[in-house]
Amino acid sequence: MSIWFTEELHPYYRKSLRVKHILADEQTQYQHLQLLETEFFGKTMVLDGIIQLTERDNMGYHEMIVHVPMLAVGQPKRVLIVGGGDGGSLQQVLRYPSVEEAAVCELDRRVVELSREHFAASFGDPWVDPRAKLLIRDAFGYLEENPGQFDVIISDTTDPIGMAERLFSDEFYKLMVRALAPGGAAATQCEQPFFDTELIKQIYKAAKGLVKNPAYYYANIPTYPGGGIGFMYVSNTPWTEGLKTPYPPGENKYFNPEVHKAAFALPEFFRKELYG
Ligand code: SPD
Repeated sequence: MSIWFTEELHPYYRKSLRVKHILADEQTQYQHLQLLETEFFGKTMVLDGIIQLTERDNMGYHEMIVHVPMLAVGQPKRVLIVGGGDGGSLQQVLRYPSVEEAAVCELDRRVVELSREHFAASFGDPWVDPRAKLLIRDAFGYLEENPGQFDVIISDTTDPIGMAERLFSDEFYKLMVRALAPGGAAATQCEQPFFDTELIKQIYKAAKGLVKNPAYYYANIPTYPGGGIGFMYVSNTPWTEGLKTPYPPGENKYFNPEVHKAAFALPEFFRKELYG
């Protein structure tokens, strides 16, 4: 008999993965955390019923959210990851020899602990790198305490539900931009053009009021709703600057120069909605 995990983030849309077995299932201080061994997609982390990452397709998400702002900055030294306790973004950030410190503000220690245990085959153990700094705390306070400090900020969050809703607010974007060093760039998890048009428009409007060159880009991730997810690039530096920067050592599985450029091409209905 097959066991299926079904995600029901939207009331009108569902998707399911076939589960081989359950590796972990616990209520942490903050959320319901499940680790599933699934067919085809491999180990899968689910938080409060929503798929966060799978072994098979997480590379598109992590390479895209990290390399676009990192390459645009050129030689980033101080990086902040908001959320990202699974270590996938951290692994990509640490590929850059210029990085001196990569701080990760993750609220839920169990996300870090279980990811270290179960995603070592995908991410290695980036936490042992002396440049990695884990802060088990809320990102708002840390951003407030560190104006002008970070060359790159990556907001690698869950969806805007419950405690994560604030991370999609105008207030968060203000604080994030304030925490960027001159010439800095940020990229944020910014949801799905079909399902979240109004939210993305609100975020773009907020970003446009804070920096000269915000832009939305997209990656194909089969296990996310609609088969993909977008990101908001937030900087005074145009994202195209990153096309001139050599890649860091290590192998990309998703990102390449063609994907980099194409990611910013938006379908007409959405381009009009967002950019007018
Ligand atoms: N709808 C799912 C969005 C999940 C985004 N967060 C992914 C975290 C991976 N580090």
